[in-house]
Amino acid sequence: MEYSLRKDTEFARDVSVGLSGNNKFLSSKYFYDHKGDELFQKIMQLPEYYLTRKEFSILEEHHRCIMERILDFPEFNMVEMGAGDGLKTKILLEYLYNQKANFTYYPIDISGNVLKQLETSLHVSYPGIEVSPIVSNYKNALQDPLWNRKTKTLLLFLGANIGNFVWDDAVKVLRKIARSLQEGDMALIGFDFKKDPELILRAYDDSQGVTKDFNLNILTRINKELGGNFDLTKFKHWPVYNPVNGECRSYLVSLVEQEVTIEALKQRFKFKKAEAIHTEVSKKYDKDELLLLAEDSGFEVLENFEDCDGYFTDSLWRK
Ligand code: AVI
Repeated sequence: MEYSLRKDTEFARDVSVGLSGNNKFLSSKYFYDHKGDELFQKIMQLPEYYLTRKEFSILEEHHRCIMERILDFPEFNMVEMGAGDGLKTKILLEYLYNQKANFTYYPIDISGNVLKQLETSLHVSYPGIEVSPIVSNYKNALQDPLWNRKTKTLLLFLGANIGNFVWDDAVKVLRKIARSLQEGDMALIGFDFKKDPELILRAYDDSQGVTKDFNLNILTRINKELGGNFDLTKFKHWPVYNPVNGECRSYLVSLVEQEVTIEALKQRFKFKKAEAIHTEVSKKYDKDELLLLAEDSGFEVLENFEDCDGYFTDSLWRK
C-alpha cells in the first residue's frame, strides 16, 4: 500500500513526535475516527460511565433555570462546541421551541455528516427553528466566530470535553472561548467532579472492555492510516486516577519488548517491556478549582447546576 501522500498530515506528524521521545504520548483527539465514534457512543451507554446520564439528568431537571438567563433577551444565539448528535441539547432546544424563543442555534462540529443529520432531525422535530451548522474544529470556529455577535450568546461546551485538557490547556481553550464572546455573554460548561476514586476508575475501565477497545483503536488507526504494524494484543489498556490533581490518565502499556514499523513515516519505534504510551487525560474538578478556572479564563461563575448525587455539574459562566 502507498502511504507517502499521508505523511504530511497533522496526524502523521503528531504520531511521529509522540512516539519518538522517552515519554511516549498520542493525543486523545485521534480516538475519534468512524470506529472511535461508534465506540464512544457505546461508552456513553455503559453502566459504569455515569457522566452522560448525570449530565442528561441535570439538563432535564434544570433546563428552565438555565434558559431563564438567556430568555430575558429578545433575541439570542445558542452556540454549541462539539455538538455531535445533539441528544442532550435537544432538551434545551425543545424548551426554547415551546417558549417560541427567537434564537439561532449554531452547532459546531468537525464532522459535516453529523451536522447534516442533526440539522435534518431538528427540522423534523422543531419545524421553523433556525439552525446554522458550522463545520469546523474548535480553534478555527473560535478564531473567526460566524455567529451574530450583536446579539447575546449562550455557548455550550458540554459532555466534560473540557476535562480532556490539562489545566493550562483548559485555560487556553477557555480564554479563546472568552475572546469569541462579548461582555455579558454566557457559557454553559460540563465538568465531572472529583469523587470516590473507584467510581471514576470504573468509568474508564468498564467490565465489557469497551473503553479498552476505544483506547486501543488509536493503534488500529495508525495501522490503517499510516501503515503501522502494531499488534494490539501486545498492549494493555491501563487507566490511572490521581485523586490529588483529579486527573484520570489512560495509557497503553507495552507487554513485551518490541519494535513497531510505521510505513508512512518510514520510521521504527522501539518499546521496552512495560513502557507506556499516554493517550488521554480526563480531569475531574472540585468547586474551588472551578472558581479559579473561570477567573483565570475571564469568566465569573453564575451558578452550578448539579445532579442529585453531586457527581457532575453544568456550570453557567458569564463573561
Ligand atoms: C469525550 N470525553 C469527555 C470522554 C471522557 O470522559 O474523558 C472520553 C472518554 N474516554 C474514555 N471514556 C470516555
